[in-house]
Amino acid sequence: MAYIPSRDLVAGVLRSEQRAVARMLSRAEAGSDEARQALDDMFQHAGRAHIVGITGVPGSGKSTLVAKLAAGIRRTGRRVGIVAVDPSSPFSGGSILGDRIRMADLGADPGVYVRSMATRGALGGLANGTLESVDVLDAAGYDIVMIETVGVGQDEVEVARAAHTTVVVSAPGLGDDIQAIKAGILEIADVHVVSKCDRPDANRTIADIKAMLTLGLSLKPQGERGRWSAPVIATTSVRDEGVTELLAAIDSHYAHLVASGEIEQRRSAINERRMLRAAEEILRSSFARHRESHVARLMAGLSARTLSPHAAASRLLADLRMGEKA
Ligand SMILES: Nc1nc2c(ncn2[C@@H]2O[C@H](COP(=O)(O)OP(=O)(O)OP(=O)(O)O)[C@@H](O)[C@H]2O)c(=O)[nH]1
Ligand SMILES: [Mg+2]
Repeated sequence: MAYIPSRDLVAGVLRSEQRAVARMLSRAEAGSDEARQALDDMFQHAGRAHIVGITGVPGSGKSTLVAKLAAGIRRTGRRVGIVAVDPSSPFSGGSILGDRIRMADLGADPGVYVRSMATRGALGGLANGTLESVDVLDAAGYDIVMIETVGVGQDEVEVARAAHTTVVVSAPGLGDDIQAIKAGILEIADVHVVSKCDRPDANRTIADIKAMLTLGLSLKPQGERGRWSAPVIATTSVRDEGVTELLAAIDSHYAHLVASGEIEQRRSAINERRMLRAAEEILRSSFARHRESHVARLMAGLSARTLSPHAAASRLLADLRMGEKA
């Protein structure tokens, strides 16, 4: 099959043609130079979707819940895009989510688009391609775009910095008594979910999270009226319980962001972070491309100790900037 230039896919994505969307997503993930302008066009056309991050410890029931949520969103007539981020392989998590979506009979519904991607060891869990993929789905007119990430390391903080609304999923029986008490979790969760509430030990998890929230509130400065307080939603995906409530909480958080004007702050924080990460990415790849040719010249000075490693590094970076312009 002939390669279609990325610029020729833009119109198809904007018309939400599945094949164009699929190809553009692959290019977002690959981050090829050829696709740069088209991906920039995607960003320009994006900005309407409600971006929802779903995170939580491994096995907490995120994918099952995302499939049920997607069905719930469809029942309201909206279209939903899903990016499932797998920290390790491009296959395992994705195929699992794919199975769940199929189980929920959503597989053939053009109103749902599911994409899974590996982060390939990108810093902080979310690759640049992840957010550009969100742009693609946003530009294609999906009303809600969900990003599912496994809550390991920095991933949950990263997804919260990329989303308008962050849902943190905890589940009973995963060993950790109070899983939610991890660094920064109070700050990042806009909505807490306790999943698997068919289990008898779920009440304990709900109580733990509520206690933690009460404690957190009492530590916050007084007088913050009109602030959002994160609800705790109990769900049982396997019985489709709590999913409607969860969607209502997600929608009302968005309504709160819009009514309070906070949405603009979130959008600008997301954009700023993306810009800085892109700058790091550009520096890193320029460094990788050019360093070989410059390192050799500096080695003599280092060996003779007429140049310190620090001084040599400064010179190396200065040389690389010239190399970039050349
Ligand atoms: N009892 C019970 N089990 C559930 C429920 N929802 C999901 N599970 C089970 O929990 C396990 C993990 O579910 P997933 O949806 O794959 O969880 P996940 O958080 O996406 O997992 P990772 O992506 O691997 O982190 C599976 O065996 C599910 O069948 C529920 O409502 N009740
Ligand atoms: Mg999953």
